[in-house]
Formats: sequence, C-alpha cells, structure tokens
Amino acid sequence: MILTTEKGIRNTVEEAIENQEITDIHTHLFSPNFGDILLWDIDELLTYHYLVAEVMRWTDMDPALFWRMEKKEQAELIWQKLFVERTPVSEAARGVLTTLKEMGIDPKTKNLDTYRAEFAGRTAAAQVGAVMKQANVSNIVMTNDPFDEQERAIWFEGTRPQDDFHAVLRIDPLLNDFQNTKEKLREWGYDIQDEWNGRTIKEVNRFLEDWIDIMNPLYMAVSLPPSFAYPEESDRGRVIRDCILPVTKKHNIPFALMIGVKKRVNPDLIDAGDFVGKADIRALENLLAENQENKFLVTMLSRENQHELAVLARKFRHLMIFGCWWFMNNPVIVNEVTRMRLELLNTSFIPQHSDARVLEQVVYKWRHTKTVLKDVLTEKYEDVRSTGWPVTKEDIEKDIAAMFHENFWNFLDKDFRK
Ligand code: RAT
Ligand code: ZN
Repeated sequence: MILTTEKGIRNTVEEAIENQEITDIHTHLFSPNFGDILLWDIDELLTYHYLVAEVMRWTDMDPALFWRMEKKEQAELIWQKLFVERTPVSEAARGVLTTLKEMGIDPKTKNLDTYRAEFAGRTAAAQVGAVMKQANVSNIVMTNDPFDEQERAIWFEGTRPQDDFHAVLRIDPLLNDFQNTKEKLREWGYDIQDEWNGRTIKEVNRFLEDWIDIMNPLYMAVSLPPSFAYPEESDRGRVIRDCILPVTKKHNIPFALMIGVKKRVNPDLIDAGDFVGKADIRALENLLAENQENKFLVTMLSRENQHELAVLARKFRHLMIFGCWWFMNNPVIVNEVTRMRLELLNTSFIPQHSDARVLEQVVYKWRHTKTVLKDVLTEKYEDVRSTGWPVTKEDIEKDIAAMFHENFWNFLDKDFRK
C-alpha cells in the first residue's frame, strides 16, 4: 500500500513499531528459572545504579553508609531525594514513572508503599511474561559471567535458560585483569603457565570452549576501556589474538566489544562510579581489517566515537553496530545517533538494546526508544516520499523488522569464514 501523506507515514511507522516483536540483544536479566539473580520490583528499580549516581548529588551521606543500608532503605532515600523533593526529569528517574504507568500502576499516588503493594502480589515468572508482553519483546539476550560464583553454580547445577532467553559469554576478567584471572583459572584446573606459550593458549581456549559448551552463547562479549588498543603486546592483546578470535571464528559467533568505559573513577560509588572516555577507533579498524572472517558486534560509550564508528561499518560488513549504550541512552543522543546511522548505513544496524538490569526496565527503555524512533523514522520516510518515490506500508514494516529483530539473527547466521 503506497502512503500518500505525511500523516499516513506517521501512522504506519507508529503502528509498525508497536507491532514489531523485539529481540533485546543486550540485557543483564536472567531466565526466571535462574532464581534470585533476576532482579525485579520497585525497590530494585529505585536502586538502579544510574539513580544511585544521581542521588549522591543531593546528599552529603558517605557512600559507604549508603551501601550498608538495607535495599529498602536505599530505595526510600532515592525516592525521597529524586522523586519527592524534586521532579524526576532525568532519563533514569522518568524511566521509573514510565514503567509504573505502562505496567498499569498509577504513579499519581506518589506513594512508594502503594507501589510496593502492587509488586508484592506478583511472581518473577509472571512478571517476566507481563513485561515481555507489554514491551513486545520476544527474545531476551542475557549477560552470563563464568567468573561470578553465584552464576557458575547455577550453570553447573544444570540450569538452562527458557527458550526465549539466550546466553552470552561475558569475559571481562580474562581481558581486563588477566593476572588475577590466571590464578582463578588455575584453581579451576586449567594449566595456565607464567609465560604466554602454546600450553597457556590451549588452556585458555579450553576454558572458553568449556563455557561455550555449557552456555551455548549467541556471542562472546567484553567491555573495554577507552585506552583499548589492538594489536598490542599485552595480556589483553595476546588473549584476543590467540584465544578470542580463533575460538569465536571456529564457532562462528560474534565477538561483541563494548568500548569506552573507564571503570571506577569514583570507586566509592561501585557500579555507579564508572565513567566514559573517547576511545581510539584505530583498535577496531585494525581488528576488522586483520580478521575479515570473524564477526564483530560493537557499541561505543562516547558520543564522540559515534560518527567514526558508523563510517567504519560502511567499510566492513563483518561489523554490526548496536545500541545507544548506557550514558548514550538519553533521548537527545538516541535521536541524533539514530538519524546519523540511518543516513550512513540505511537500516543495516541494530538501533537499540535495553541494558536492563532490573526486569521492568525493559518496559521504559523500549517505550522511550520507540517514541524517539517514531519521530526519526517518520521524518526519514517523509523525506523519501517528498521526492516522489512511492513509500509503502510493506517497506516500512520490513525495515522496522530488520532493525528490531532480523539484523541481529541474520548477522548470527552469517558465515564470513572462507
Ligand atoms: O549500563 C549498565 O548497567 C552498566 O553498568 C554496564 O552493565 C554495561 O552495560 C555493561 O554491560 O558493562
Ligand atoms: Zn550492559
């Protein structure tokens, strides 16, 4: 059906976005059968580390004291400072309100206990269903950490995710703290030598393969500092060159790099104490140029890296860029970056992931993204229509399906190995 008016375009875009099932390609959620490590409910929503960073600006409290408080008390402090004493205009604070509203809880009461009562009657499993339905998310991709004792135990017990939850092998300690990780690997029975030699490489690879076997991950992932360089004669450079690249290539899974986080610039704030820095994109350029048979999923944290990242994706089809990550996930930046990506890459990218740490955040993260994307896409299709080109409902639906769902799965299926 050819669309002949701007209003027609807008309605079609809105409807297509609402109707499209989403694959959420990076979250910190877990399949409900993984138990307590899946975070959910209003106290978890309020104590999200994005909000911890914000509350610290409005209190003189020693952060150590904050961390000693019960979760419930922390939530009450955040509620008081960011929602009662001030208007919750920040993205993370507004997110709580959007979540309540979309989940059918009237934020109007402005009363934390009423919200708590609403959550009290629910179960994690039912809440997973409700959230996925509300956000129209059909597939959730987890972040699975083989270095986390609690999570290791769950996998070792034989627990496996339900069908619509998918694993990702996250390996930060291996790349960012090899000296300590080495000890751990030895404890777990891997013969890691002091020097970097054939035996060590084989054993690190055995560790990776063991976890690929256990988790059946969709991709292998790491977050990296702005100082990330490649190639590099360093632990990280060697592990990437000799282990990550060959193993991901062998299994035909992407290596996901999340670049630009400067960890713990304020260690007192723990997760809320991480910062951002502009990275040198030459590291990625080198990785891509030298490893044409590997697949790379990449997101960057600094706004200043976004343009060169999008241009790089024009050069290398084995690079799939994804999401507006963490400090980038603000409407003003999502708007600008998505426009730029469309202008440089057509729809050959994955515009967003939720990064939800608390189940119900899926609802607001996607609601806010959808709102921005509706405007951006309407404008882009209207620009095309105004040239006289016939824009159809089917074209729009196809593009939106690609960005929200298919680009990811198609990229996983692609095989660049010669
Ligand atoms: O966005 C976040 O919640 C961060 O704390 C990180 O988890 C980041 O997304 C990551 O995956 O490292
Ligand atoms: Zn994340």
